[in-house]
Amino acid sequence: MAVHYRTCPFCEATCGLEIEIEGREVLSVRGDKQDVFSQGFICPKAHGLKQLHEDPDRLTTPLVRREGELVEATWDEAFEEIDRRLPPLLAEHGRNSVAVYLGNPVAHNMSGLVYGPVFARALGSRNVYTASTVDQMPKQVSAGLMFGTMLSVPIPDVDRTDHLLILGANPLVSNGSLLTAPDMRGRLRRIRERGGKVVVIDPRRTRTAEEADEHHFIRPGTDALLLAALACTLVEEGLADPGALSEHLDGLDEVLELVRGFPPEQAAEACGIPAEEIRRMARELAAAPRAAVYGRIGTCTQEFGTLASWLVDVLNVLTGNLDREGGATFPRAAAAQRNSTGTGGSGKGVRFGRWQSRVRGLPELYGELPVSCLAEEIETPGDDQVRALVTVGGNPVVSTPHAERLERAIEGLEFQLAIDIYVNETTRHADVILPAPEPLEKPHYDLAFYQLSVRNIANYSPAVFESSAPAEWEILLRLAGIVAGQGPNADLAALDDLVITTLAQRELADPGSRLAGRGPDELLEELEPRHGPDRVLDFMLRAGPYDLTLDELEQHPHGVDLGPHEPRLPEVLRTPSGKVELAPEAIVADVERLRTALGRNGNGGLVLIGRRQLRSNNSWMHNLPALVKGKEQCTLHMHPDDAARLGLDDGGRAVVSSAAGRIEAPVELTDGIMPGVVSIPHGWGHDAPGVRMQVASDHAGVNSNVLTDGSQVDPLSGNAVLNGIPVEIAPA
Ligand SMILES: Nc1nc2c(c(=O)[nH]1)N[C@H]1C(S)=C(S)[C@@H](COP(=O)(O)OP(=O)(O)OC[C@H]3O[C@@H](n4cnc5c(=O)[nH]c(N)nc54)[C@H](O)[C@@H]3O)O[C@H]1N2
Ligand SMILES: Nc1nc2c(c(=O)[nH]1)N[C@H]1C(S)=C(S)[C@@H](COP(=O)(O)OP(=O)(O)OC[C@H]3O[C@@H](n4cnc5c(=O)[nH]c(N)nc54)[C@H](O)[C@@H]3O)O[C@H]1N2
Ligand code: SF4
Ligand SMILES: [Mo]
Repeated sequence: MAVHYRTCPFCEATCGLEIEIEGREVLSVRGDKQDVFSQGFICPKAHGLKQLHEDPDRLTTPLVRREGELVEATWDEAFEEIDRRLPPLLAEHGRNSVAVYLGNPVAHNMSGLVYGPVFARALGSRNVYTASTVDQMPKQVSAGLMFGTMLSVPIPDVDRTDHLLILGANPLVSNGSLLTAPDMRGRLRRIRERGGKVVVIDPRRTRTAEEADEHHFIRPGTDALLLAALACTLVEEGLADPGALSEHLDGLDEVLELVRGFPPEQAAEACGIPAEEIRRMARELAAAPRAAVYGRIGTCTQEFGTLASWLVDVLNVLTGNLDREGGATFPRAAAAQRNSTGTGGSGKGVRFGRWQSRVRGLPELYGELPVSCLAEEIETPGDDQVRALVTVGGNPVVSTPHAERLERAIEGLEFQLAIDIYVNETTRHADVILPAPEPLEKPHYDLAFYQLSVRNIANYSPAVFESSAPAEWEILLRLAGIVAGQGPNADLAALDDLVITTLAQRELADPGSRLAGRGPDELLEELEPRHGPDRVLDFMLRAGPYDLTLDELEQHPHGVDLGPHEPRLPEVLRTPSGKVELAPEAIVADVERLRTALGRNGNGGLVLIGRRQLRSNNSWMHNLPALVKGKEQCTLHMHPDDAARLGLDDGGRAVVSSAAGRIEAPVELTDGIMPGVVSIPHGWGHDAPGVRMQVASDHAGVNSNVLTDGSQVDPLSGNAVLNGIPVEIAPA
């Protein structure tokens, strides 16, 4: 028997696991009590690692479509098939004719994070899509404009704050997002134990709300109004006081003036929260010695997503809490963080709209286009029409809006390729599926999530099992070779050398780099004999702010604690002005649109929102028996008053229809949801023909994104509106 310590790759919390194995058998998965960050905490999904390892439906052999059927093939056959199909399309129809979609697991995976973009650059298509535009893109837009890089996201300093205002997040279930912090229940309890206060704003009384001092239902999609009204109160009542922050701010007067247009008395009805309560919340926020406002997916996946994301940080500034201990602070990650490397204090800032989506004209953001545009880009004839799709760790047919339309569009593609671990709702249409290794077969380091972590942590896990199959980065490089015209057997070592050389050259070109003045050859020699993601990570650690090396991390299997956040202004900034841009032009221009929402009152119609569930992970962990056993999870939550009015009973079935589609779901009555709001979790609907996930098909549920509408986006970020969807409901 052997014991391995590794970071759980399933969500943003980065918990440490202790895994016992015997040969290739996983005996047990437990929390690693010695982990410097999670100290033994895990959630039920951790055990999924064992079941995923054992899952007979998990792909280990490439599949190629022959005479209509997906059949097993060798790796060489699969790459030859790709080489036969993809380059001719590119030659005839141009680079943009092939679209890429990178899904959520890519962000939890060094191979995907580093080599996914390498493949996308080799492809050279403008049609790059990711799960970010059904998720956090609004926050990345507001953070980029305010602070200068897309991941300069202020993180609520939950371990030291006295007052936490949470909007549209349920970290007790999701385990935190844009807030890497294992055991949020413990962390929230400790706020209250030290006399602090936790307030939750959510159309549902969530587990997080139950753990809080105060919870307010809010009408979906109106967080920006509430936040503006809170800011307005601070201004009107003379409580807006950025204090020492002032010298780092640009646009303060403009913001003070803008938010004055949103008095609580005018916002109250639209939000469904009384004006007096809004004023009290604002006063308490201002009075708390240390406070933080935190908004997550509920505030992003709505029509005012970017405004809400911006206003969260405006409030953190107006209360003097940005960059202050116990407020909203900036992590300093050990690797890959653009605001911790190079020259600090100012920079190029961000630029959007370098190209537009062909059909709808939505702007490019950080090199990608909104995934809500994908269906129309496939369907609409013309130059640059999308004719082929490559998905990497993504299931857009379930995860993105107007699912039925996207599925029809995908059926019409000339070629579809997936790197995935299952034949699911999306990959069942593929012509070739290349299996990714399971998590235990790859090394792990959270390049993305340590940039969003409540403490500065670095933790590297080597692979637990060897694998004879190619690693995901090797698959991606081989594909890069194919789309670069080098055929199916490109020299992977040469391509990989190019990756690290390019990275080193870019780093050394920055006079502010910690490695400036060193020779590239000498640096690369120090990294030997590593290759692939490990070599990239080792390089990034050396270029990072702690002078770490991968050797050192390997000596610390329980992680390295690099301490709590420290004040980082102005060094953290990469804006051209060297200031926090409180009133970016694009955002200011969108405020007028928010004003028109002040007069809304819902008109008594029903709206749909989503919800996450503890034993689920978006669309892909439903084939693991331990996670789906018990009561059906994919139900329609509804308030008893609404149900009575519509003649629906608990356990009965309802037909839910929207402008985009129609589904049927079992009703679950609960007074934990705001009247007028119903909720169905996303990620279900596994009973489509051709899906090869036996357990998931037996617990199929329905795909809630049949109801969401791709035409509804937050205009600044192109992010899909997934909450607050008008629906009609009737007994089935
Ligand atoms: N167990 C589990 N954990 C997960 C995932 C999972 O599927 N399952 N997914 C992972 C991923 S990819 C992400 S991005 C994170 C997300 O992490 P969170 O943002 O914490 O996600 P949710 O639990 O969906 O919480 C969102 C909350 O917003 C509420 N809400 C909906 N509409 C509105 C609105 O208009 N205003 C307000 N104020 N609230 C609203 C919902 O009721 C819900 O409680 O979770 C991650 N962790
Ligand atoms: N209505 C509604 N829709 C939503 C949301 C919502 O709140 N409401 N949330 C949105 C959010 S936040 C997100 S992040 C998206 C997620 O959207 P997606 O990323 O498209 O969906 P996932 O379900 O995460 O799909 C992950 C895929 O990756 C595969 N996979 C798992 N591990 C690996 C691996 O290591 N390598 C590879 N190559 N593949 C792997 C799985 O089999 C699965 O096919 O969904 C979004 N959709
Ligand atoms: S909370 Fe997230 S990281 Fe921690 S064990 Fe659960 S799934 Fe893994
Ligand atoms: Mo997400």
